[in-house]
Amino acid sequence: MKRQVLISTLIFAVICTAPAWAEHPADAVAKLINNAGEEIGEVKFFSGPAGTLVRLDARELPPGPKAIHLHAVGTCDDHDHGFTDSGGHINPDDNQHGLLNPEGPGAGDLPNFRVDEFGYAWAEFFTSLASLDGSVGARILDEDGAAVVIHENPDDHMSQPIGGAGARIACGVVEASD
Ligand SMILES: [Cu+2]
Repeated sequence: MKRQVLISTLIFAVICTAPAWAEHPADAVAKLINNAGEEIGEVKFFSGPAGTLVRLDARELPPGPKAIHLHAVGTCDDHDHGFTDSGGHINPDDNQHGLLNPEGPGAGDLPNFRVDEFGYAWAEFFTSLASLDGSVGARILDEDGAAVVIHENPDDHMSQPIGGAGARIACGVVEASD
């Protein structure tokens, strides 16, 4: 009996002290939809002292490397017209596009990510080029908001205007958390 109590106490202690990955509350979230208007995941935004952490969690995407950018207008209503209403990339300084471009980058430029063979993608990006409130770099949540857009191809980080990334296949309006 005593031994049983000891064992259960030990198990309890192990469970309570086991390191767990604690999810930090997001400062903004963008629900992603595809060209059919179906929800396929989300992008979370976390404001840090040196910039913005962007976390992507999406499914039902075509496999392979993809570009992801912050676009200047917060609308994804035109899913059946290729999300063009979300405008160009956030780029208040009118720089050229591309993280590797000597005349760049635009504030909405981000690294590429890869969709696995099951259509699933999880990735984190960090940018010091933009922040939700404009405290670091360009302001994401300005008067007309912003959208996260995933393109069909990867970004070559150089060519104009979007690094050869092709059609817009997913979009999410960035919305501040309560
Ligand atoms: Cu883009």
